[in-house]
Amino acid sequence: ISLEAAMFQAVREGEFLLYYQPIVDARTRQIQGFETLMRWKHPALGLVPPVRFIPIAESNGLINLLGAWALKAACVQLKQFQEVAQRPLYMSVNISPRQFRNDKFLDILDDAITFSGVSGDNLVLEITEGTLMIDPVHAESILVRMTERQARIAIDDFGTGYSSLAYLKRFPISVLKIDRTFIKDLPASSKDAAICNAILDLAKHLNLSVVAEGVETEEQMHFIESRGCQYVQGYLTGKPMPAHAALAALSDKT
Ligand code: G
Ligand code: G
Ligand code: MN
Ligand code: NA
Repeated sequence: ISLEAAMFQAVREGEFLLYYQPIVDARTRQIQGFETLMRWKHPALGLVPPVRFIPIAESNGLINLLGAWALKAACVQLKQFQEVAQRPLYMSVNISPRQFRNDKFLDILDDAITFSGVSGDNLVLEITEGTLMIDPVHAESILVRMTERQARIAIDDFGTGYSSLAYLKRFPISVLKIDRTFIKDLPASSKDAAICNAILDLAKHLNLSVVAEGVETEEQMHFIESRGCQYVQGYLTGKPMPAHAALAALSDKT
């Protein structure tokens, strides 16, 4: 049986689940929100990583079903996180190119917000530069309608796609996520340092928030924080974890 056939069965069997990775304030290290990261717990293969199943789901369309489920489940989970922490945490959810282009996406978003009772401004939708560039005119109208729901838009893997900076002027974007390839060799790499400094400077002048991804060491944390990066996501401050562990992390250091 192919991985693809196994995936359809897995949806029926409820084998997909969500992990949550903390996004923290770089200075205080307080958790501000989480990124939802999908996992597949296969009875025989164990935990199948998203790099193996997301591309298949993207090509056969299953991502629309999986993504709708993930968005709704993440919103429901966010509501519980907020109730436990007693503060307005947010949830950041990846939206693939195919989900973004799906005519039903805005209905799916509205349904997730209404069903869970979270407010739209506690949601961040992560898209890549590639998603925007497929059809910028269509993308602009979808983004505007997303922001009408108060959801914020983050550019994931910022700086790694084929795109022009012009879209930062044109589209209603709130957050840049610095790709971890630019963080990994900090602080030694002067090229990566220059790239991170340039992104932070650009973001400051465009009034955008920045999340540094893949921060694994105190040295990287120190570099990024001293350059004015406000938010961090990485193994240093929390790996992707199941909801019960995320709840424990919230009660730990709120
Ligand atoms: O931990 P990590 O291996 O969790 O995730 C790898 C990649 O898989 C992420 O960068 C992201 O692009 C993709 N991914 C993970 N979860 C989701 C999800 O819920 N929806 C979509 N569309 N992509 C996801
Ligand atoms: O959506 P995106 O491609 O940005 O997904 C984030 C990916 O980065 C996920 O696969 C997640 O597991 C991974 N990740 C998060 N923090 C770290 C980190 O500190 N180091 C490494 N190597 N990967 C990380
Ligand atoms: Mn992401
Ligand atoms: Na990323």
